[in-house]
Order: sequence, then C-alpha cells, then structure tokens
Amino acid sequence: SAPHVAIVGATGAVGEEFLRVLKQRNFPIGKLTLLASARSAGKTLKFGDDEITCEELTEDSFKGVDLALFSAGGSISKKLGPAAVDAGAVVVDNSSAFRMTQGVPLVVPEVNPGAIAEANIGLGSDNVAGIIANPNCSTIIMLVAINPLHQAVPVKRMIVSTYQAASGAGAAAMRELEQQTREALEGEVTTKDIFPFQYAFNLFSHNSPMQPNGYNQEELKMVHETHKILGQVEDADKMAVSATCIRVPVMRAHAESINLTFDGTMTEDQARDLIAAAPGVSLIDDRDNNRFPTPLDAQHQDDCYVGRIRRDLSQPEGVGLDLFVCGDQVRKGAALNAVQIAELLVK
Ligand code: 2RA
Repeated sequence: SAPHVAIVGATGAVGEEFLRVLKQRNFPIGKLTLLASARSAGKTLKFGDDEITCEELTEDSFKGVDLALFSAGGSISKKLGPAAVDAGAVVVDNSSAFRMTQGVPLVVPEVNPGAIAEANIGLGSDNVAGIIANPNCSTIIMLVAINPLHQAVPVKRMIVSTYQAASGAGAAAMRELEQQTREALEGEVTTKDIFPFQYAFNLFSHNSPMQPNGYNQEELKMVHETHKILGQVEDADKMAVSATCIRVPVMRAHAESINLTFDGTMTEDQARDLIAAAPGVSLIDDRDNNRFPTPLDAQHQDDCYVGRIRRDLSQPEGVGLDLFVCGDQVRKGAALNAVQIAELLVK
C-alpha cells in the first residue's frame, strides 16, 4: 500500500517545494502528515486540490509514518530524526546533521543510488528503517553536472566557484534581498536583519562559519560530501577539490563555475555529448549567440543547465575542461533530490 508520508518543516521554502514536487510527480501517498513548529501549527497548506492543516511537531508525531522528509534545520533533525526511525520511518533528511555520519547514505540519485541498497534502507519488509541524507544544494548541482564526465574519465582535480542564491539562506533572506533592492533604488538601504551589510547590488563571501584553515563550512561541505558521494574513502583516491562560495543577489538558483583536470583525455565535444545524454542536466551552450545558462533559466526547473564547456587552455590538450552550471537551489538542490531518493524507495 502507498506509504504514510510526513513532511517535517512543511511551512518552509523547501517544505512547500516538497508538496509541489510530490504532487507533480504523482508520488504514491496513502496518508500525508504535515509537521511544523508550534508557531506554524494550524496553518493550512495546499496539496493539489486538498487543504491540509499543519500539526505541531513532537517526539510522538511519527506513529505509523513510513517516510519522513525533513527540512527544518539540523537541530530538529538531530533531535527527532532518530525518533522517527525508532517509530519505523525511513527519514530523508535535507539538513547537514547526518551527511557525514558513517553508515548514513548521502545520495544524489543520478550519481550514487546504490548507496541506499548498500545500507539496506527501504520500505520493504526485509529493509530497515534509517536515515538517508540529502547533500548540500551546491554539492548536488555540481555533481549532477560533472558526474557524467567523471564516470567516463576520472576527474582528479576540481576547482569550483559558486554564485549562490538568497534562497539558500532561507525565505527571510529572499524577502530581505527584495526589500533592500527597493530601498537601494530609492537611495538608502536601511533593512539589514539577515546579513550585517547590503546584499542588493552586492555580493559577498558565503555566510557560513569561517574555519581556521580559511575555508567556510559551505566550501568544506562541497569537498567532503563529494568524496563521500563518489565513494572516495582512501586519501589517495580522493579527488582534489577546492571551492570558493559566494552569495549573490539572485533569488533561488545557484550558479557554479567548474574547472576540471582529468586522469586521461576528455575533449569538449566528448563532454558535450556525455552531458547531453545524462539524466538531470540539459545543455545551454550556444556560442554563436553567446547564450549560456542563467539562474532564471534554471529556477523552478528539475534539470541543471550546463554551458561554457571548453578546453582549459592552461592545461595540455584533453586534460583540462571548464564549464558553467545553474540549478534551482530549492528544487534540485533540496526538495526534488529528496523526492527522487524517496522514489527509489517505492520502486
Ligand atoms: C546555502 N547551501 O546556499 C546552503 C543552503 N542551506 O547557503
């Protein structure tokens, strides 16, 4: 029978995208429970033609739940993810709480779907309940674009610069960007509640905590999550990855510039053909018209869009490649990826 699905953090940007994606993809649902904070409990949300009332999230919210999609922040996942598993639910967690935990699969369905079966997590009688972690949005968008190439010719070094949307910092950051843009056009920016400096007509180093080594947490997530998702455990096998993450005044789609060094030969034509044939990515790579991916092309879309594929002239022929990718941070970067994981469980 169709699973009893619970959404934790139902009223957030990702929570609402879960509902849109589940409906659009006709995900089989026997019963749907929406869970939110005490402040948001009682709100009703649309699910297709139905209106569903959010219940207050508690330890006891998971009785009878088969599948729980979490997107309510790391502390809620840490506190209640295990309680959901104890109640027999499979948890797909969008927070960073368990991503690097040994035994918790970290999954991009186009890249490493097998990690779920390896953990024997599933909804069947011979499966176990457990937590499956959804990777960080910037990692998902990067890997869905480069994986087709890496599977053909191993990537040994990847340098990525990101241009990350406001949605990654939450709905309040999106509202602040809009408000500040108005204020800037009127001559004076006064609203600075989310970030301590102007966001409108500006860009800045990603707002995640800075580490002693000079990288911020967002950048280190892209490094470490890449290794786990690609199954690179031994240091000698690990792709050399360096990231610079920047927040830019864009609403909900991330953009990333990626430079690759291959352990073998990868021409730009081979790369273009591999990406054109790969799931989850589409090409916008029109040099004649200088037409390449933009965040507005990618927002609200399932696919990530790849362009600017070109030989890296600073490296020997066939060894280095540059490309540019845009992907919706709320959709493929969070809700869609999690629902695609859930689809693997009900297959
Ligand atoms: C960001 N990756 O864009 C994060 C989303 N939690 O800030």
